[in-house]
Amino acid sequence: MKTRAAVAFEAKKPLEIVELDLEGPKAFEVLVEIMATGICHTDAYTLDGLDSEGIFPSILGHEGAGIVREVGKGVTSLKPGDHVIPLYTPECRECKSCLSRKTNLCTSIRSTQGKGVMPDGSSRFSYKGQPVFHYMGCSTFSNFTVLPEIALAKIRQDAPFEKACYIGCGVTTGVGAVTNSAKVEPGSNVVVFGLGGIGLNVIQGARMVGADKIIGVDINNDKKSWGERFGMTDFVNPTEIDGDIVQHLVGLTDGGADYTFDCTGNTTVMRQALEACHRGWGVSTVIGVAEAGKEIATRPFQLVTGRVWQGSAFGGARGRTDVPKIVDWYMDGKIEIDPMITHVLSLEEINKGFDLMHEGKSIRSVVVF
Ligand code: NAD
Ligand code: AHE
Ligand code: ZN
Repeated sequence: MKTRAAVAFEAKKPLEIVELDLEGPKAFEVLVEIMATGICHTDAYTLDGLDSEGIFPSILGHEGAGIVREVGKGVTSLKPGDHVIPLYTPECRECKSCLSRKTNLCTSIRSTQGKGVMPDGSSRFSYKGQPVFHYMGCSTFSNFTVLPEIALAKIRQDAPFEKACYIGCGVTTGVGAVTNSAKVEPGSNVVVFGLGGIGLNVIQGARMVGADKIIGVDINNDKKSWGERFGMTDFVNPTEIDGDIVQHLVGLTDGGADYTFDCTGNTTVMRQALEACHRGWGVSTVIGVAEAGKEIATRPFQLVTGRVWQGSAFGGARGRTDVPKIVDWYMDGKIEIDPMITHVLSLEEINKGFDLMHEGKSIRSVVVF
């Protein structure tokens, strides 16, 4: 079949809207019509050539929602008409990682996913007879895409696609980092670095679990009112304070935060986030994705004295199990999504979504097909 898609032909070049050929689903695969997709900073990072796994030409996008149109042989958990959210972190429930119960990082198809192909080693997309690569196993910047059955969460039919798509990455990543990865307790002091599409979801997750102080840190003053809208109690712009940001935050939190989160991808900020934690127990969670070649550093003394440095991918969520529950949280009003979707675009306008992100003018842009 044919599908309209925004293709990344080369790094650092705008996406091009073209008609691609798409092969139907093979065994244990599913054809999905994508109804809406968010644009996450990770898509921009890969397009900018900063991802060590980035390959071109490819169809980016990993924050979608859509409808099952066809299932391949052997598919038992989904049928045409089901509403689904694609999962860049699948949940096979059979691999060593899934069975360990210690991680959400299912490993059953991770190696082929990182190479831009389906589990059988081939791409379903082609353009003028040449393969075009999948991205993060999702490729939601295409109107139709093919995914493994284990990489789809079935969701309720009454959730609006243009809102539910954000649960495919940003919402789950931010809220889940608080509830699953850091396990923030009521009354905690929390510091969130970077108040974008992820950081604001960390803030609303912290509010949901009953955190006390929720301090937002961002170099863009426009983010102050955004943070307050979702539960932030204090805002700090590190470029506007006297002295060191770490000492400033330690002062605001009576000796250091119980929990900090990096939502910037900047390795200097990651260090600040660790060092702003309370001696003896503070936990810093890295969510931001750093560009290829970057490394983090701190004095080991920071860890010897009881601070913990950890990371979180997809908010520690097991997608097929947890994503339908997060959709329920949204539908029941436990978490907010609507105000964070600042721009709704057509596929033809997708490059504008990247521009708005780089200019700091959007929280989430969503493309509706
Ligand atoms: P975004 O562009 O919407 O937000 C980033 C925010 O960080 C902006 O508000 C920006 O002003 C702020 N910022 C930049 N530099 C800063 C600095 N030095 N100090 C303080 N604030 C600073 O991006 P996003 O979509 O929210 O994504 C944030 C990060 O999370 C990206 O690195 C993205 O790749 C990553 N991410 C990780 C996961 C995961 O599973 N671990 C999932 C999604 C996104
Ligand atoms: N490809 C990069 C790694 C990128 C990365 O860390 N991705 C996050 C999700 S970001 C979503 O917006 C993730 O889930 N990581 C776990 C995994 O298995 O990729 C690189 O450095 O090569
Ligand atoms: Zn993302």
